[in-house]
Amino acid sequence: MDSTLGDLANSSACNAPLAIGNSDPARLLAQLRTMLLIRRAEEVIGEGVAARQVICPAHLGIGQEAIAVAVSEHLRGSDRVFGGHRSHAHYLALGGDLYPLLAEVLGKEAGCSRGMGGSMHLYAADKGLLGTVPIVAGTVPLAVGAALAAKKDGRGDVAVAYFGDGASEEGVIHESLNLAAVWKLPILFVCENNLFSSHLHISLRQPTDRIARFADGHRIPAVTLDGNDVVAVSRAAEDMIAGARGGAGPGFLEAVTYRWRGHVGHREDEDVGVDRGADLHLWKARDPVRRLADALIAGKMLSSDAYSALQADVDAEVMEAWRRARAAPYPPESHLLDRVYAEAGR
Ligand SMILES: Cc1ncc(C[n+]2csc(CCOP(=O)(O)OP(=O)(O)O)c2C)c(N)n1
Ligand SMILES: [Mg+2]
Repeated sequence: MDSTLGDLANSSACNAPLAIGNSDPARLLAQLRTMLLIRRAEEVIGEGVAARQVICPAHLGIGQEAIAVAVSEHLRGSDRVFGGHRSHAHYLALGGDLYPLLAEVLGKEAGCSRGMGGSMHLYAADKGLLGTVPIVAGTVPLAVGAALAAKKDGRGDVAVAYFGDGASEEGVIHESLNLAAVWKLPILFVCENNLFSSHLHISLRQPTDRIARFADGHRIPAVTLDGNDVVAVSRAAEDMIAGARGGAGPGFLEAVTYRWRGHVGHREDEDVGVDRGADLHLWKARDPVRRLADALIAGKMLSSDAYSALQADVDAEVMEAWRRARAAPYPPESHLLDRVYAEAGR
């Protein structure tokens, strides 16, 4: 394959502590905490899969936390965000509550989709998350529609469509990009390019690896960057979201990253027919969480003790929510057809 991503896709590159420059320390610490929260929540969900407490398919995005955190800090509750099958981070980064997420993954009535959706159907409308759906690329045209509605509402709200490199192989993505460009809609397309669609590396699926070339074709301004650098992603997202709010039309942000676990489930080696072991080992040195923590510690904005205390605090928060969610009741069988048929009327 002709790689245009270069070092961005190179597992041995881009592994130094982040260049945090004169970023606001309070913002960096908030980013670190949210990334730690997402990571710990997904680790615990993974443990639940291993213990067969979680029986819905769970797609973990461990290693990809920086992207959602960086994008979400520029969003507000009236924005309209859509995700896919790997969206725990999208939900939590927007400020979605932990307990209804974990309850949903466990199929409990207190879940954000009342226990009927599982890990792939998340919802936090008050935070702007209007839905995550596992039909690959399925929510991208919905986000375009939401962007059209936002434009008509005229209050400066934007839509965000999260999708993967694999989703770019669905025709509807191209229709969505075209319409958003022609109608100058306020939408940010966020492609989390983790180089894999299920077990297939991008070199087996596309003639080159830079997904933003599709945005170029539709004359949508695009940025391709290191998705494991929360500072860089935040800066790019801030510009594009501000532009969209101000009427500049759509933007396309391609964040190159890597998932640490298999396509679905808790194991690292679950991708059929591929051994990603050597590369995964190197990508772990590109850990978005550690690179930020190292930079904060080197810049004396965080002590090692304070970092340990932060990790312990996040762990306690996740374990308490997990304990409550495990103890919570399942929906009664009589609710099975609720909200399936409009005429059910309950
Ligand atoms: C329309 C459709 N085709 C196929 C699938 C099966 N499927 C689920 S996830 C996935 C891979 C998607 O890859 P990508 O978009 O890169 O997201 P990632 O899993 O890497 O986050 C596939 C093929 C599906 N859910 N929907
Ligand atoms: Mg992918």
